[in-house]
Amino acid sequence: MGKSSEVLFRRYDLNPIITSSDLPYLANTVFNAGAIKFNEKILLLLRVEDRRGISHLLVAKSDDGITNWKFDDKPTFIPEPDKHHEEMWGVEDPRITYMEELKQWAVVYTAYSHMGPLVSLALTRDFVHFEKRGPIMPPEDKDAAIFPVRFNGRWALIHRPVISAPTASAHIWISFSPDLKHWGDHKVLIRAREGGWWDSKKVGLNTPPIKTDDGWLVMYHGVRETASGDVYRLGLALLDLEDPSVVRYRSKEWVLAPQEKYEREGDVENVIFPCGWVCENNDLKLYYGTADTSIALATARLDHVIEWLKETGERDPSCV
Ligand code: BMA
Repeated sequence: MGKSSEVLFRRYDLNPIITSSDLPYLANTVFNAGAIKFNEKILLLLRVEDRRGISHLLVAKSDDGITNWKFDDKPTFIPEPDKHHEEMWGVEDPRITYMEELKQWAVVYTAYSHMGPLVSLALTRDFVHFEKRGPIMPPEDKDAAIFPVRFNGRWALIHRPVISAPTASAHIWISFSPDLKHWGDHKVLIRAREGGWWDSKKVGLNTPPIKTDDGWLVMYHGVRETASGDVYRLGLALLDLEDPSVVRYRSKEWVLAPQEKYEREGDVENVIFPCGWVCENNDLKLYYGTADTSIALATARLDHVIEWLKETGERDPSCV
């Protein structure tokens, strides 16, 4: 196997797999999609930005997760500012988790308004009807996902609040709840590194945790500020199985960075941004938004990823 971070994830040759011209209606861009296996198909919950600049979510399904995407013919999950003021400027970046105990899917998304971005929760059984539970973290907070099981009786949520002073940085936090409504026991999980590091300006969760024998695997983005703007790259962390507030390993190097033209050029250049991945029989499919404009696919072998992370990753001393 490859021991290099460069070969862990392979881009699909015909990327991008979905662009706005594939959609059943006119829109500006399609990016940052949640991804799950649903009724023997791959289901993507796409973020679609309309031609006002407001985002909604759209379901797309495919048998192989690569080609022949079938889209709902109209927006699936829309902002409802009359009932939910926090959605006035759109709903964005969904992360999806199946909650066995509830027999429902939890969709955790960014609700955006003049109050700032915050974390909202919706539940669904079928991706047709959604029960909106409203905000679960106040602004400014985003990049959240929920774990599929309770830990000592409590649900756990990873999320990313932003601090304005003294550093204007943003770190990944974890919080706990007995009822999915009241959240507490807040703790920093993954800090932005400093100086020249690829993840020095801010970090945020990308993909919902995958349970492995070695821990909960998560992918996160690190942002570095450069003279020509921010660059979004992707790294990995493995959290303790019993206590997910403990980071067992964190990658030193990034595993994917903007490189191809479709990742470097678009509405927001030099951004790669997954919101979901699907793992079947050790095959990991990572769906990621590119340059806030299109959807691309990269694949990896789960065992290679875990092995690489354990061999080359660091324990984060600040988080234990
Ligand atoms: C982040 C999120 C993402 C977006 C990225 C780059 O803060 O809002 O939705 O892809 O910025 O614009």
